[in-house]
Amino acid sequence: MKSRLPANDSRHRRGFILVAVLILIMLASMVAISLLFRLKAEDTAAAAGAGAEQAWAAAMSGVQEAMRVGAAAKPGSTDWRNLPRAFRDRPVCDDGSDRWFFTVYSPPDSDALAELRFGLTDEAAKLNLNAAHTTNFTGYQRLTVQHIAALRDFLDFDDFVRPEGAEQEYYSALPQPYAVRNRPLDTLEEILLIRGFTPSLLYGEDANMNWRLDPNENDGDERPPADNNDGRLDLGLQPLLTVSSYDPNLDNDGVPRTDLNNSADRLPHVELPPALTNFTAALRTNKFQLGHAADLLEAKLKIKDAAGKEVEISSGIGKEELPVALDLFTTSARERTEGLVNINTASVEVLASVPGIDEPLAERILSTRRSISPERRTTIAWLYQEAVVDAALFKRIAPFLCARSYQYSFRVVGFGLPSGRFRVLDVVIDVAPDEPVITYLRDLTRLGLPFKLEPEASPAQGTAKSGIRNPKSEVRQVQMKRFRGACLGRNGNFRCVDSARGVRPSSFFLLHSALSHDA
Ligand SMILES: [Ca+2]
Ligand SMILES: [Ca+2]
Ligand SMILES: [Ca+2]
Ligand SMILES: [Ca+2]
Repeated sequence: MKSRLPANDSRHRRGFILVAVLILIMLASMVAISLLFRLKAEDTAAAAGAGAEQAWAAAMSGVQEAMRVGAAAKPGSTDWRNLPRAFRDRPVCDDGSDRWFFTVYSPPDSDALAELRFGLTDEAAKLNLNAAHTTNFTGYQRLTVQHIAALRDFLDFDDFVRPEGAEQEYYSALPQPYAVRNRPLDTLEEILLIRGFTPSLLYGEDANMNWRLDPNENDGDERPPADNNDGRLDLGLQPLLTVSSYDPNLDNDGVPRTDLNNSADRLPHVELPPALTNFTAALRTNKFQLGHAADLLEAKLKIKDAAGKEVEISSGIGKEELPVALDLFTTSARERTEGLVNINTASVEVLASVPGIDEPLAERILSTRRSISPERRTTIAWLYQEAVVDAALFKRIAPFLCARSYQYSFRVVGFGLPSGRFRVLDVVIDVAPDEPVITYLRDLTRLGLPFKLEPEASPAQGTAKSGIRNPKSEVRQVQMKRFRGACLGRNGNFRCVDSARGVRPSSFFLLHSALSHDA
């Protein structure tokens, strides 16, 4: 029996199919649109992430440049303290949407508080808290007797509480107790763990750590931080203290020095005054030990000659020979000396805290060093040559002093224009090893931009595009290596690098190789 659908029914069914197809098309379109949105969002997120990473890579290029300049610095030179052509608005690459730059900067000199320096800061220009001889904070008026006692107790190896000091008992009684260090500090910020040391003592009025006087840092108590509203930015203890400085026991050519106290150590293969050769031989035969190479200055020695008669011999080291003697000789087998203060870079405050140096002498050192050439400043001999001190005082203060820099601190901002993305890093490098290392790295991006981003047009455009094959992929490569790298996380944003090993910067060479070295 044949059944026939009524015409009405057939139309109904066709209508139904049409609606179903329309709904399907609509659903498919919605899926497609949502996918598109999602892709777009992912793209935006990726672009933002890539921007932050690019900024990081640009900043690391600045670190690399600081290492190059620091490692190339000659003893006695101080050009690196302010070198805008190497450190200001240096172009790194152009990725098609942004041009990337870095700027390396340091706090201004105390007599020029308005502006930043585009250069490095010598860690040997500060007092090293970890150096055994750093016990004298006479120049640091903001430190009380209690501060100094607590500081020494925190660092010394014993648990004996000195008068006005604080050992474990004090730190155990805190709401959040922690262990007293009883050994050297790894980073300067650890000073904040010591009783009485507050952020305002360490950072002064510079609450956002940009080394510039912001409105809220010069309005008294109106807005935090508290400040004295005197139109000058107090930077606290930070510019005066370090835990990083050391001087390798090498001469200015990088050759290990001859140890006068070690008979097995041969005299250097250079022409020495005959008197010095005799003097050294006499020292060694008679087993005389010197405390420092400076003890050779105008030195005399009474010995018995072959006939048993007492004779006086002279070292032959006077004013003119002193620089060579200081450069070539040592009295210690140690590979490095911690915390020597650089007389070519240290401030009056720091110099006046070196044992044997008072404020008037520190002022004389500063005024004299301005008038002599970098060639004259390659060793500390100029203090005696320029009659800043006499021979006796020179010998007394020489063991605490040096005339060169190996560890540098600075901040670097990596940034892209026109997007304005940026990263700010706080860095300490050590250029004493054959391959310079980063010994401290901290991301300060969250504290904001240190200054307006407006590179001068001329240097940026000339070199930004030259010599870069594929900037984007190079930056990515740097980033990937960074995550494999050895920056150890500590306290959230706090990136501290093991100062004993440091981080080899080879991972950043790729990006850096794109820089032009016309500077
Ligand atoms: Ca202790
Ligand atoms: Ca500030
Ligand atoms: Ca204020
Ligand atoms: Ca002030």
